[in-house]
Amino acid sequence: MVFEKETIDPAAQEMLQVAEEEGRETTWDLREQMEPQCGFGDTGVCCNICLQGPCRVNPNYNEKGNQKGICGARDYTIVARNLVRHTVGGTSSHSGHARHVAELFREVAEGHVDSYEVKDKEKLMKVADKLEIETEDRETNEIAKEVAEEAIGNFIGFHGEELSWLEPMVPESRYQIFNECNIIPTGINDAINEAMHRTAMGVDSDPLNLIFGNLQTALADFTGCTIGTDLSDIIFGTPEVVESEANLGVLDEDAVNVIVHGHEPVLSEKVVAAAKKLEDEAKEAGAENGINVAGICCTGNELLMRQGVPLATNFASQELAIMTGAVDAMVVDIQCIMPSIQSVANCYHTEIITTIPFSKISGAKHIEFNDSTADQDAEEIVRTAIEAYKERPKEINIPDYKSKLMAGFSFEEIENILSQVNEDDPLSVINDAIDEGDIKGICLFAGCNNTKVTHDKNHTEVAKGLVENDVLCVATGCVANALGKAGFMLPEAVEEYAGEGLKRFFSKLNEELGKELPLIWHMGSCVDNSRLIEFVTALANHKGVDIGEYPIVASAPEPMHEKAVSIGSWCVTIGLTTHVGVLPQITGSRLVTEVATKVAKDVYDGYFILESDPEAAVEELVAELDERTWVQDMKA
Ligand code: CUV
Repeated sequence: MVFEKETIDPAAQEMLQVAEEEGRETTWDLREQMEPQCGFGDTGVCCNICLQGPCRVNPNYNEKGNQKGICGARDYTIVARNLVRHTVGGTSSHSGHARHVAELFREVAEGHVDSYEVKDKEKLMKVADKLEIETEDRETNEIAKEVAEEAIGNFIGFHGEELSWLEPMVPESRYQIFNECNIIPTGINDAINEAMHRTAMGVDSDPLNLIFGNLQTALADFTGCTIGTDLSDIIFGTPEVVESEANLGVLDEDAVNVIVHGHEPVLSEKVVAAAKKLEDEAKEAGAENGINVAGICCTGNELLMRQGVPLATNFASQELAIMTGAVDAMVVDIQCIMPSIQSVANCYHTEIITTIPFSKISGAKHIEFNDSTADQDAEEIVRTAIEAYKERPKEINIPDYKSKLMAGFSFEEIENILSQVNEDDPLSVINDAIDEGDIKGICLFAGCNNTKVTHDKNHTEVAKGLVENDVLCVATGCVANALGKAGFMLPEAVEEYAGEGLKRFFSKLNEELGKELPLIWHMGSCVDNSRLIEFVTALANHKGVDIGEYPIVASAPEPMHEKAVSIGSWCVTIGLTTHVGVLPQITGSRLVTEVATKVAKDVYDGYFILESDPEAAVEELVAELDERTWVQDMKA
């Protein structure tokens, strides 16, 4: 097969062939031109924090070369500082997204915008209860206002007090560990500020202190993710199981194709609504099938989870969607949007539409999106797509590949499913299956694509290995997209890939339910990794153990974004041993690497497994689950 070094996705392979024939440059070409990448940067020992730099130190003490930066900073300081700054980037991304949702929610609660509403009152009550906000005999909007204030307060801080959204999300024993390590943030913004400050020239140079600072920032990130998920559910609805499709074959030759790409549901939900409304205008323009909306990256996941909107593709193959020639507009908001999409779009009729004032691409059309004029803005965007469609050349190349998939596994939906099996004690369905040995534990798949490895290959191979070993898997982000494209999010996949125990688990469950569940459960976007923590906290509390003692692991087989660094950091802090399939830029410091991969276990139970070989990663993840179960059995 051609292009098998680049990708295992057959649709992407076909499109890379088209790209080659048409002489188009893709991210894979750019990667090749970038080789060899700088070894100092790659291992984290390049310091650019002050204007005396760049300083590049040689981490290998036995060899010649500078072992200190001009200020005297050693490898461990430089690596730890760079790590913290990655986490800061991730945290400000997630929390920027969440803050927008929180501000919209406050506007809704105060009655200032009418294009959004409180859609899911039950979730509002649940969140209010979690925050110990009084709900009895109170008007919905009164409760909503208080929840909104609390949300904003978690960003701007409560005058030095601990933020309130974190504690109810984890078992008491875990919060105690955070407390003992002194890493509970006083506010999301505080944490970002302090992390930037402590990593400035001449502030924190103690690698261990820096690492604790990293974890504190990561907990702020986790809190932001949780706020993003909770408030999005309240405004747009908590996901329930839906069926849809994934891969470039979802593009429709006879429709106006609008791709929504980026992260926030605030804009994309409105684009979906506008597309429905303007269906006739599209038909008048000659598009027999009206308007087809499809998603890329986490915007795609948000819309899939709540509306069943199909996924066009994931991160690495975003340019290839445009090269089909069938995309009339690609609407983007924030994060994971390659600047290269504009250069690709220049060769086609595709309109790239940016929507957020601080996230523009030169050459792209900018249609500013405002919460107060959301409906009109979305209509303008969709009309721009219809206009572009009229200019679409005849020749298009839509690869004939797509897979059906099921999604919508919010924690609430999982609870609902389990309570159909055991009404009085829903969580026992999972915990008993673990005790009986049908399942070995749970793995959360999270994260991106990274051109350092073959697109989607690590994702599918680690997943295959784990389900074969009876691990119940859930997924978010671009790995969820990859596993959806590859057919893992279907009931048929159980027969094809699951080990005997996992098969037994599903057949018992399906029998009780009278319907069939997919092998791997799609939990949503990156911020929705918080859903898994809610799930595992409930399971651990039910079992009467801490998360660190519960058989749970995480895997990011192809991480790319700074957000993946922050998610990985909080996963470990919360007690999940976490596999990373692309080496993070920390290996230049033996000390930092040992803390991440070994010492972390003593403090947090979770630690990092840095392993680029999928088979070896599976072995280590399964061994970790076995060890946790074994320790539990010994105690019992
Ligand atoms: Ni937020 S962060 S490439 S879209 S998962 Fe996809 Fe997910 Fe990584 Fe980006």
